[in-house]
Amino acid sequence: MRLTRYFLPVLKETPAEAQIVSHRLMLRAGMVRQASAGIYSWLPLGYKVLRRIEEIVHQEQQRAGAIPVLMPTIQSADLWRQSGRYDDYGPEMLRITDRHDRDMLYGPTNEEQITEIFQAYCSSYRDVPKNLYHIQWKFRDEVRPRFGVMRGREFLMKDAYSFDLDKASAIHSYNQMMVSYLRTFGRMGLKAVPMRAESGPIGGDYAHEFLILAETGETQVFVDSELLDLNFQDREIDYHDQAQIQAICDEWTGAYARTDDTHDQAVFEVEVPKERQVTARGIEVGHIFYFGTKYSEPLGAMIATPEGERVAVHSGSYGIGVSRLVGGIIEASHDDKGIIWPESVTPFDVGLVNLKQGDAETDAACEALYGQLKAAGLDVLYDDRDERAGAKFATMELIGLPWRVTIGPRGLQSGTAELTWRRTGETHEVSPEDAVSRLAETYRGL
Ligand code: P5A
Repeated sequence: MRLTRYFLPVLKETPAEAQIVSHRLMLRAGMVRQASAGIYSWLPLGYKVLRRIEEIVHQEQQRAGAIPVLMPTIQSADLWRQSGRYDDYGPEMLRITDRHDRDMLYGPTNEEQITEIFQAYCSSYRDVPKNLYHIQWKFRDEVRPRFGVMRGREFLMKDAYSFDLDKASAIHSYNQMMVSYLRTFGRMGLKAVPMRAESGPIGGDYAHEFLILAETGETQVFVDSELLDLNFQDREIDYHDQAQIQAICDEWTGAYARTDDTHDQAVFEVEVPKERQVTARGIEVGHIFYFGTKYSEPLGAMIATPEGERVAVHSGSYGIGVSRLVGGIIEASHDDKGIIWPESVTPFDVGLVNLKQGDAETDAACEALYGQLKAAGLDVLYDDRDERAGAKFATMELIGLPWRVTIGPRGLQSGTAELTWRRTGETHEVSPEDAVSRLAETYRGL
């Protein structure tokens, strides 16, 4: 993409209304535009990142056995009356009346709707286990929408729902989602840790939040310092191997604890010596729940056991804040110049900077490299504006592309370009061919 043809409305000024760094950077980098309180339009650069995050979530959900569907955003109030949540949910629910005076709502979550679908088609132990998920917009009329997309009113969520014959098998489904979350967040360059949590309006008695550790997090937490280095990458996972899945969950859930609000003390799932407890702050990017028969009973989702008995199906629901993750990743990965995207979610793989736009030789070299990078399968943002070098670098640094290739008359004399790594500023002089092959190698398999 040529920058002169793109739509990248970067701001020079720091917007006054933005309180946290990710919100400031998203506005400055032209990623989103507020439409009204807590409601945002996704501009091209932001939308690209959102789509990449969605794609990773899709892949990891399906790898774990979840099946994609798409349910509507607008739901009928009657379903929610059956579960009893229409009244319970309170003012956070956006209630709508249609022209026939029927009560509708903009879904804040989909437990009722998916349970209705399940009960319509499934009636036997042979129909389970099943896990259905979608990535769909939600609306919650938050009292204080703030921090940009981190706490929006309209936001994009991945929500999965599992159906099992009994509690033991439902916990396996729950554990599968926990492991898939570790993989999902790991692929985005995040360290997200599961922590025992309250179940709130979703219900049930077993829940974990996934928190990414960042200074601006809303939740204060304690972490077992010994386990901070626990790493998940490069592990072969067999989602059907119940023992392996359980073992991974046990390993991870022991390490983190929330602050006890009343005593300001750590409550770990397992004993952790005081000297190993360090405090940190966390941003909730996922939340998983086991709630048994809370929705299946009132909505009549019954299945026959092998013995012919009819029982209510055991369920859980599993959320990821897809749009929140865009802000969360920035919170976890930025410097004073701007965003630093992990390669897995970056809006463009590489930025190409022409230091002397209008100079025939430099332009020709840039055009040639632009073509080669694209031919190697890379997504390139070519800054072909007639601007000073400083301004071009500042834009690249602000929008956070992991790699930059710079071409100018001086380098061209010796046949080189500069390849710069955004994270450290480390620069290498390489031939254009080397730049292409190094970048292609870096992005292979991502
Ligand atoms: C789980 C899936 C649920 O709603 N029902 C379906 C369950 N859980 S949750 O914790 O309430 O939300 C799941 C994740 O959505 C993100 N999230 C938000 N993101 C942006 N703005 C908001 N106002 C907002 N509210 C929730 C969080 O990441 C949360 O973990």
